[in-house]
Amino acid sequence: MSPFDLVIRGGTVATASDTFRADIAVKNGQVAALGLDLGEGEREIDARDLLVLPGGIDAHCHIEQESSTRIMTADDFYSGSVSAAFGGNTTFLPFAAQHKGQSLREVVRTAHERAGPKAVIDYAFHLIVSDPSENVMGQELPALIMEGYTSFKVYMTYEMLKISDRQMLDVLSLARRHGAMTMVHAENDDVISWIAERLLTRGHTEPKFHGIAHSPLAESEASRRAIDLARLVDAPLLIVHVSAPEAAQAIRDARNRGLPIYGETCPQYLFLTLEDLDREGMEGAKFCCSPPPRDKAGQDAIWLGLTNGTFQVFSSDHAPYRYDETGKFAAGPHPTFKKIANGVPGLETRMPLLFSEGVGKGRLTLNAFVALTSTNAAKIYGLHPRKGTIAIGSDADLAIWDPAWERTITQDMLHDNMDYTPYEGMTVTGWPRIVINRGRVVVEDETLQVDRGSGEFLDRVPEPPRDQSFGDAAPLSAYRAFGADLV
Ligand code: DUC
Ligand code: ZN
Ligand code: ZN
Repeated sequence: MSPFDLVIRGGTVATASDTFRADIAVKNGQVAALGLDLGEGEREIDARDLLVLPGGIDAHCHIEQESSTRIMTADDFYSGSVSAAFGGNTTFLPFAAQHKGQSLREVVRTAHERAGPKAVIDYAFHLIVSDPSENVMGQELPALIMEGYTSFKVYMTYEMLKISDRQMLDVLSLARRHGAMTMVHAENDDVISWIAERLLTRGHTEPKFHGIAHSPLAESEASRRAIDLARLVDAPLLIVHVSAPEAAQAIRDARNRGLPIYGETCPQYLFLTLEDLDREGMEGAKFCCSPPPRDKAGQDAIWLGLTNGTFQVFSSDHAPYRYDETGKFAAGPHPTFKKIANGVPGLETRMPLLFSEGVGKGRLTLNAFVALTSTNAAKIYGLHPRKGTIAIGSDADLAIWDPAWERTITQDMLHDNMDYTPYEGMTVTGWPRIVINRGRVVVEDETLQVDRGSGEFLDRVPEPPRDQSFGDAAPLSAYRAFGADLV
């Protein structure tokens, strides 16, 4: 009998820190040995001329989720996870989204009912907290964090989702006490609606005005405010889908002061611009997402943020709304920019785009690519070292990349349930040939190899309580000095 279930031979292995030649042996779904000339496997894969990387972790995607205006995403947990797998991912973290008045428990139950029978790769959920009621803050959220739902998103904009600064302080200090991570959609709602109202009364309704209403200043102001609120209560905070240069700078400044502030950006801010929102007719609707793509200088600033360590996480923010009446045009065939469903797809193209334009063009090292697409998300969201690396005892989650595979992206070749991709016609070099999750070959020969529902839900644990302040956050000792347990 072979000592291993699977041996991958002769590949170039890369983690977030090292690149080396090694065989990888897998037993019972985990990496059992790394080395040269390892013993036999039941199955052997020849990885010569290929790269063996940790499977991608897409830490921000909307799957089988109703928007605040009750539009259902085009992807369910089957099509979403299949598409993610074909793009090199072995784990994803969709949202279990609370709408106002809903119980968080119920929201989590529904997410499990939707994901369990369908997901083909491993998954965990971030919560979305839109209604921090007494019951949610006093009972449900602390209990759910303890049970392993250790990250949640809040919104500073959208009428049906936004919370006030005061509620944000409540949420942040609760996250601090219970060892959870708060994620924030940082845009100033009043600024956006003030501009939008003026645009609409002057008859400016086309998709491109979405990009004007969502000013970069709305994003940078809210980002700075969110950072200051987190600092006030000494809590960690991750700002999602950053697109504005000054918002990136705010994150960088905070990190330079030693604060536990993290940043995420997405492909749409590297590969799309405001000009895409100004395409013929209603085509611009395909590119309406929030925050919107910025101008060329904005794109350059986001690339810089990826290379200089401002951003730790690179996620798709896959929010799939089709270019039809079920999605972008749910409010009618010619909606104003205010009524176009917000979001772009990108689960399957996230890693190939960044590999090709980042690693391939010399902007990012292979190790930085691994950190941004897998390892850092695993660390920030409590999945490391089970996920996000290639090490003995870690899950055998591997994407075996052909760095020379040139492909032109078309919607036809993708596996999501969308009817367009924003990246149609772009040619990339590098795509995974084989994708392995817990030792199971999920994708090979451009074919799905596993059954529906074979993905697993991932348990997480909260961070232990801390007694020290971070960086120059408002020092806890100052609060204690006047005897108040403020945070
Ligand atoms: N926020 C997201 O996180 N995704 C899609 C749209 C949005 O506003
Ligand atoms: Zn958002
Ligand atoms: Zn999102």
